[in-house]
Amino acid sequence: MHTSNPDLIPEIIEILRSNNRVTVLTGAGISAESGVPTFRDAQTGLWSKFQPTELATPQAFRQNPKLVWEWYTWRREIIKKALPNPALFALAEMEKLFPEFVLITQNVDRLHRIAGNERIIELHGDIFKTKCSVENIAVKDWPDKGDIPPLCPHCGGMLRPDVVWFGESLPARILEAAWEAASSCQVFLAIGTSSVVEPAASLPIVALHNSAVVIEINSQDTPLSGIANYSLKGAAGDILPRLVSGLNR
Ligand code: BV8
Repeated sequence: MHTSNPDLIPEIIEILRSNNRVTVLTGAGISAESGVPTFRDAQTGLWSKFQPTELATPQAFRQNPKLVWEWYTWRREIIKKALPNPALFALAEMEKLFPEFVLITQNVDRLHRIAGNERIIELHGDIFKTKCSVENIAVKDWPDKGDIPPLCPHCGGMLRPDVVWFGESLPARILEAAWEAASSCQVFLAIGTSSVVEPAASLPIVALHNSAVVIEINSQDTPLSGIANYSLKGAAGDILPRLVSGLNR
């Protein structure tokens, strides 16, 4: 494992330059520089007394659907004001530079799509999509007044965000696609993720077992830092643009 230092950037640019199949896994840290709080950031205001892992669960929704719905409304309002940051734009650039590039994200904020990436696997869903908690079908429109959470226009069940909560399985085809992208790449970048939440945290390990070069970019140490081939300590918004400008030279 190489520790991080600025000298590693040229070495990593050379590794990227000499490979075609690149898979990237991102976490909340890649949106942090857009002002979207990460899961590890202390939540602010009303939400400061809650841990996200306590709210992003079916149990929390069953016990207090209004509280969970309002938490997602609060997050959606923050995300709506967020603009992509240099790290997100760099990954959109990177997608154009590699014949086989897949971006796997744990984030539900759509910021990668807004920044220009197209080959995206959204492991945990999309906070701007809503589904019926009874029929499990997408619901686009509902009365904006009245019940909180709103009720399904078809069956009257409560609506919920179309995201994967803790304790819920990821859709099989999404997980298969992510597994395939991790096991077939030559270079795997893990960016802005605390590498704790499964099954996403296993993806870099799958890549390692398939002889990919695993490179972590994070402002802090994580459980992956001691396992990755390279662990670059720093802000994604600083490191990624330097990698992309080196690739474009
Ligand atoms: C499941 C959507 C089967 C909702 C989210 C082993 C195997 C399988 C399951 C488990 C297992 N062990 C435990 C489990 C259960 C659980 C789990 O992993 N628990 C954890 C807490 C241990 N997993 C599940 O429940 C998953 N389901 O496996 O199904 C199953 C079924 C039943 C029972 C058992 C198994 C579903 C997990 C998905 C949960 N949904 N999100 C929503 O958004 O509201 S997870 C959510 O939290 C995020 O999506 C994300 O995945 C995670 C937070 O992680 P990060 O994205 O990494 O963000 P975080 O804040 O933690 O870290 C930010 C990082 O960025 C930090 O490292 C920081 O240093 C860095 N950073 C900050 N700024 C910058 C930066 N880096 C660079 N630059 C910067 N500027």
